Amino acid sequence: MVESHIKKSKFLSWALRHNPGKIGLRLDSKGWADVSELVECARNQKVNLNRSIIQEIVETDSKGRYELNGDLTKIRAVYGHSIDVDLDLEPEDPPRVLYHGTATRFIQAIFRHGIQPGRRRFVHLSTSRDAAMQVGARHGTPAVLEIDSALMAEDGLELYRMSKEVWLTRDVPTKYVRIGKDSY
Ligand code: HQG
Repeated sequence: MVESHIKKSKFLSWALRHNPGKIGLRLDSKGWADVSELVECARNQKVNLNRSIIQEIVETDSKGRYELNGDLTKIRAVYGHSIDVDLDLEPEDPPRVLYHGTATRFIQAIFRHGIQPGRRRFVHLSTSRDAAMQVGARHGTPAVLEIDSALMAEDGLELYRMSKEVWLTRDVPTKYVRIGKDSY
């Protein structure tokens, strides 16, 4: 993605996951915004978006961050929300292991309290160690935790697949978390 598209994608994440109200953007209870209203709100913030730019960002996003509805009139963030939206989540059988990328300075607290969603609605897990490493690096020196997702599911905890790379769950109690080899 070209540099300006990255900036625009960050704007989309900021607006659709966390701050629609700050730019006067209305989301419905499931997190959908009207594309035309989003373009208008973006313009007021000096962010140049139009339908085709939005469509290109959605289609080329490497993590599947956004989705458009069938007739391309509405858009929402697929995951990552701090605002309360109903994503119609259906639990699925997870892979045996998922990964959580974090920073080394959080590890002690995680082993005390489990992995908590913080200001987001859900804990975010990755399907690969490499992806988790990138998630962790956003916070400092990265570390990757291995999650026994098969056991979580067996114990009745729900996991939701949001894209090819990202799974969500409410929180991860310590018993399912371990430091794998090559974690730092
Ligand atoms: C940590 C981005 C102390 C947690 C990413 C993380 C992801 C604890 C930080 C998605 C803790 C929260 C989400 C505890 C968890 N004590 N710290 N008990 N439990 N933490 O940004 O997972 O690229 O809210 O480890 O790539 O980093 O924007 O979550 O370090 O997929 O699409 O608290 O957002 O996606 O940080 O990131 P965040 P995250 P995009």
